[in-house]
This record gives sequence, C-alpha cells and structure tokens, in this order.
Amino acid sequence: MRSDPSGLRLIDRVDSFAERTALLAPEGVFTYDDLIRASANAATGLLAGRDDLAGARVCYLVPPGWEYTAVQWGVWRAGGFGVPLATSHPEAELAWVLDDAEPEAVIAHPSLAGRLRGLTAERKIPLLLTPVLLRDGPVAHFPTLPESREALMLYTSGTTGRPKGVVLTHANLRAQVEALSEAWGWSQDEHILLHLPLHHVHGIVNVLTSALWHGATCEILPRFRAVDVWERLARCEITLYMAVPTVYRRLIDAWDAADPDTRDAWSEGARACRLMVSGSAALPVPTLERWEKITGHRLLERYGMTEIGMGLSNPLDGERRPGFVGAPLPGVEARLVDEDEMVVEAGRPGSIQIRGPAVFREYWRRPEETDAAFTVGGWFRTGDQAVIEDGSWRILGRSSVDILKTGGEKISALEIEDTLRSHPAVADCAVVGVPDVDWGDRVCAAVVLRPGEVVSGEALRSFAKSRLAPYKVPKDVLLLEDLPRNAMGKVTKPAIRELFSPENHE
Ligand code: MCA
Ligand code: AMP
Repeated sequence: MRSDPSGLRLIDRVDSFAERTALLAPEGVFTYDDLIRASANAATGLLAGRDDLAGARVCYLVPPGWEYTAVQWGVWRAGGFGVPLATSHPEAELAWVLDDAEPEAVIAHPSLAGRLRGLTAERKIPLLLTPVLLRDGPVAHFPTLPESREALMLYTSGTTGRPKGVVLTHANLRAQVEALSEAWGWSQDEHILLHLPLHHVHGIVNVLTSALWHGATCEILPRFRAVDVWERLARCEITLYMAVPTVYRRLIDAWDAADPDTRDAWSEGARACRLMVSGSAALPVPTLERWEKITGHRLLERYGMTEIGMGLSNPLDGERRPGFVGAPLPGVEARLVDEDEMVVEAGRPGSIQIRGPAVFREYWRRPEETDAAFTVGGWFRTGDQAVIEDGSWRILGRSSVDILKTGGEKISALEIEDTLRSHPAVADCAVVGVPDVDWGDRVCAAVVLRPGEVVSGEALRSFAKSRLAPYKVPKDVLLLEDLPRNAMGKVTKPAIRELFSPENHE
C-alpha cells in the first residue's frame, strides 16, 4: 500500500520495505504495509474531516504492541503531537498529564480505558477506543508535515514539583535515530526484542523507532519476565538487545536459578546476538563482568537523557571500558564545565552539557525552566557530573541528591515527599535513594508523624501507591521522632540514608 508523502522520513521510508515484517507483537505478526494501513485508519479517525491536527496533543494509553505502534504513527500522520501515557500509572498521575498536556483527544485500549473514563469525562475530552479507531475504512489525505512539528511529549521528573513535559520534534527523533544507526551499525536485518515501557526514550526511540526506521523487525513482549527474555534469546534469532542494568541483573539471577542444560541453551542463544546495550542508569561493573562470563558479550554502555536522546556511547568496535560510557555520538557536541560554566581542564570532573539536533526544544509551557536549562550558547545543562579519562567519559552521578534512579526510572524525592506530606498524619518526611544492587537507588522514606497519630509504614506506602507511579512508592518507610538536621536546622539527607543501611536494620 503506497501512501502520500508525509514529509516525515520515518514514515516515507516505509515504501522501500513495505512487505517486510515490522512487528512480532502480542497481537500477532504485522508488516510495514499493515502499519501504514492501520495508522492511516487511526489518522483518519483523529482528523475527523480536518486537514491537519496542527500539533494538537493526543494522549494514548495502550499496552506495548501492535496497537500502540499503529496509534503512535496515526497521531503523527495526522499532524498530532503524541503523548504516551504510562500503563503502570494510577489515575492521579494520569490526571496530572491530562491537565498539563490538555489533549484534544485521549486514545485507550479497552483493557485500560476504565482508568480514563472518569478523568476524560470530567475534563470533557473525547475518549477513543483502539478497536474503533483502527477499524478499516476509507482513508483521508494526510498533511505534509515539517520535521519541526512536535512529535512526542515525554514526562520527566525534575528537582521541583511534578513531572514536566519534554517536547521532542520529529527532527529531534530523526537525529536521535540516525546517530544510533551510524554508531551501532543498525541494518534492515536486525531483530530486536522489546519489553521496556513505551513512555520513555529508551523503549520508544532506541528500540521501537530505530527498528522501524531501518525496516527491521521489533519483537514486543507484553511485559518483562526474565525467563521469557532468555527463552527468546535461546532461539538464536534476536540480533540486538537493549535494557537497563536492573534487567541485566534480573536476567543473571534467572540464569543462576536455571539447571545446567537450560543455562547452556540460554547462553548459546545470547551469544548469537550481534549487540547488547545497557543504559538509563549506571551499569555496575560486577554486572558487566558477570554478563560477559555468561554470554560472551561485553555490554555496550551508553549515556542518555529524555531531553537529549543518547549523548555518549562506548564504541561498537573497539574497547568498551567497564565503568565508562565512551564518547559523544555522531552529531552530539558534549563538554564538561565548572560552576562558572568554564570548560574544565582535561582529566578534571565537571558538569555535562550537550548541544546538537537531537536536543529537545523546550519544557512544555515552562519557559522559565526551559531558559534555565540552556546556556546562552544553546548548551543543555544535564545536571550530571562526569570526568574524561583517556578519551572515555565516566559518569560520576547527579548534582542533585533529590533526583533518584530506580530500575532505570528517574524520580524526584521532592515529589514523593510532597505526596507523603499530604497525608493528614504526616508532619514531615524526607525521601532518599539508598544504593542497592537491584534497583540502583532504593527509594526510602523517613517520616515523622503528627503528635498522637498512629499510622504504619505499610499504610503510608498504600497511600503513596494510590497517588504515584509504582516505582515512586518508597520500598521502606521508617517512622522517626524527628529528622536528622544540621546546625542550620536543614535536614541532612546523607544521615537519613545511613538510617536505611543494612547495619542499622539488624
Ligand atoms: C517496578 N517496581 C519498581 C520499578 N519497577 N520499583 C522501583 N523501581 C522500578 N523501576 C515495583 C513494582 O511496582 C512492584 O511493586 C515491585 O517493584 C516489583 O515489581 P516487578 O514486577 O518485579 O517489577 P517489573 O514490573 O519487573 O519492573 C522492573 C523493571 C522495570 C523491568 C526493571 O522497572 C523497567 O522496565 N524499567 C525500565 C525503565 C526504563 O525504560 N527507563 C528508561 C528511562 P510492589 O511489589 O510494591 O507492587 S531513561 C531514558 O529513557 C533515558 C533517555 C535513557 O538514558 O535511557
Ligand atoms: P531520564 O531523565 O529518565 O531520561 O534519565 C536520564 C538520566 O539517567 C541521566 O541524566 C543520568 O543521570 C542517568 N543515566 C542514563 N544513562 C546512564 C549511564 N549509562 N550511567 C549513569 N547514569 C545514566
């Protein structure tokens, strides 16, 4: 099926590989032709007789798979600005995004629509169900779009308040995909496995969109289960695999728990893979070493951020140094600066700043935060520290103690504190990330109750769970008489972190 040119390279490229398999999804097997047809149906439904959605936001809550992909492409082909909603989020988080993004429509898979019915009705936003939207019918003509058109709004946690929308244009996505294509040697023959959530750059850009850009095959699992991943690897078909360090750790645990024959089959399958990549959080060197022993693969670690896509990467060919993230990707300018924003001398630590066509346009409707995030020369201030040693970059961590990374999810300690403080029995609290072999940062909360109040840590966790994404819910809650403070009366987070260290729990 040929389609009118959309102006978007990602979609227009399809004509040259229309018959190839695009997706092995939970719903079935689909070619690029199928994707063009289904996304045309979605785009026609969204346009409802108009010529162009002209950047109107469209939110979608669809499980990872065929329908998700068809909807995302449908939004783009209609000229819409896609806002993927997280399938793990409770209503309160979804409500925040709806109020911030102000979409003209929300699309839902029937299995998830229940979470959105009340929210969309209250806000008078049409709720469209995927079986109706994707139904075959006569299709409209679609607009020819400039690549400066907004493509994706991805929500990310900052040091202040609730998550903010990162605006990525089609040109940004294209620059991100092209950089990875060149650096990681993507081709049409790739078969990549996908189980990452599809509301982040990692899953959407590095895996799904990169595969579709190349005419490759993306195999989507409905969720991450270590045994399922190993079994897929064991079939020796997967050529590319990308995940976060927590996932590699879980895969190692599953391998350790398997019997010797199974282990051999799993290791052999993994060895057949061309490339395995880790990112979104620091890869512990013991995980890298163990993985190499089990599979023969030295993981390629790279560094990225929602606002920039991928910035730094170890080489495809050449030395991948454990604990290092390599060098700037093609098209990425990167530098390290001191507190005065002067470029630091070689070998000295500094703050990472990034510039280039992959860098986001703005934080949605937050001009002041956008201005604060960029220097006069257009460099984006990542908030991460690094040092360059023998030409390779080593990430030293974030400048703020209040930004945590748990299982590859970035979260704000302050947002969780605000939520806990909204509990009537809570007088004060502090949330910290405690170093943890599984999660990277383990989210822990120290809580002081109001005089006379009695509430258990578990009850506070349930309270948080009803309001926050599951990965933001503190794993441990410690009830204290008072929070540790310094001489100025300021809460000392390192002292709070100490309270959760294993020695203090014996
Ligand atoms: C689930 N839980 C978590 C997390 N995920 N807790 C802390 N951190 C998490 N990340 C909770 C569950 O709600 C549950 O809570 C308990 O932990 C165990 O759940 P389980 O089913 O075992 O977890 P899971 O569903 O298997 O998820 C773990 C996961 C997942 C597979 C590691 O979190 C994941 O896919 N993370 C990747 C996220 C990602 O793609 N990040 C990229 C963003 P309870 O027992 O209380 O119910 S960064 C990015 O995009 C930039 C650009 C980059 O550089 O890549
Ligand atoms: P996010 O905002 O969710 O896109 O997360 C981006 C953040 O994840 C970065 O600012 C880093 O703090 C962290 N990050 C990503 N990749 C790595 C890595 N390879 N090593 C250490 N931190 C990383």
